Amino acid sequence: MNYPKDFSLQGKVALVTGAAYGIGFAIATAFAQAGAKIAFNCRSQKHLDQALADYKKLGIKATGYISDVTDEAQVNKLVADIAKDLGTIDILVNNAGIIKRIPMCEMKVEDFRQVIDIDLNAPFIVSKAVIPGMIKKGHGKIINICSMMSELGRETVSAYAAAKGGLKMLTRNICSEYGYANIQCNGIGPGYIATPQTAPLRTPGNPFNSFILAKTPANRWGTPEDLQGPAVFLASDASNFVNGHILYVDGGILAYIGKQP
Ligand code: NAP
Ligand code: GCO
Repeated sequence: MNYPKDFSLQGKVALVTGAAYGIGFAIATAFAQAGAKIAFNCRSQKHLDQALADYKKLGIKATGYISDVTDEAQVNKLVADIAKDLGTIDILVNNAGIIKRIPMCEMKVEDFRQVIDIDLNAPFIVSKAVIPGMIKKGHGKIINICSMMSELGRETVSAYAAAKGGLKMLTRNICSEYGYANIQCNGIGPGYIATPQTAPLRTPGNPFNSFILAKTPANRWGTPEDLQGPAVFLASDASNFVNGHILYVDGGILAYIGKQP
């Protein structure tokens, strides 16, 4: 191994979807620190403007685009614009995602469909748009942000668990279909991470908070920064023979029965 060069992303073009804040922002920041040129997208101009200012505060020149990952025409334009502005994408992180916490029998079909659309259909749409350029370049890295719910269920998250379970298998299928082209497709399965998406679960006195701490050997919520090293590893040449793997970054939740009350 050529250390640390194999862990460098110098000269690479990375697209992190939904990286205006939260996990995506942390991963894009780490990629920039490892030398990559960063592109990100989101749907809201307000989020985009705030994100550009936040990246700049960290000394990072990120390029942001308003683009809805569920819209194939917008995604194809996004990929073409990035190719014009920065170059052909070498690294794709399918990070954009939502959750709706509603008991299944009370959930409207359109709510279920929206979660599947953003969390599962969109990684298909974006990967389909990016893979041809990776094949031409002779290499590529795709990282799908999965979840504990790629392996486990819980009340009120039926759509999200179905999407993230599907995303695990989409990851394995992209690995299977495009490994010949030197494209590695892996997943990162974050545990419970303190971001806006989980803010409702972390309100003071919320019993879910103590529940998660009891289920986590590390006895703490994860931070977006906990995902940075694993993401750089999977985006770098150091992982060129790692393919179809879901790397769980969960503080040990999946290995642990939970602290005795
Ligand atoms: P978050 O704080 O809610 O951020 C989600 C990001 O996705 C935002 O930038 C949002 O920006 C963007 N987005 C949502 N829908 C979009 C769409 N249709 N097109 C483009 N951008 C879109 O979420 P997070 O906690 O950072 O989670 C990021 C990813 O990690 C998600 O896939 C989530 O399922 C997964 N994850 C999270 C946790 C956790 O504990 N937080 C754990 C495991 C997995 P706009 O709203 O402006 O579009
Ligand atoms: C929930 C949480 C989880 C986390 C994450 C865990 O409501 O249970 O939002 O789904 O977001 O996906 O890995």
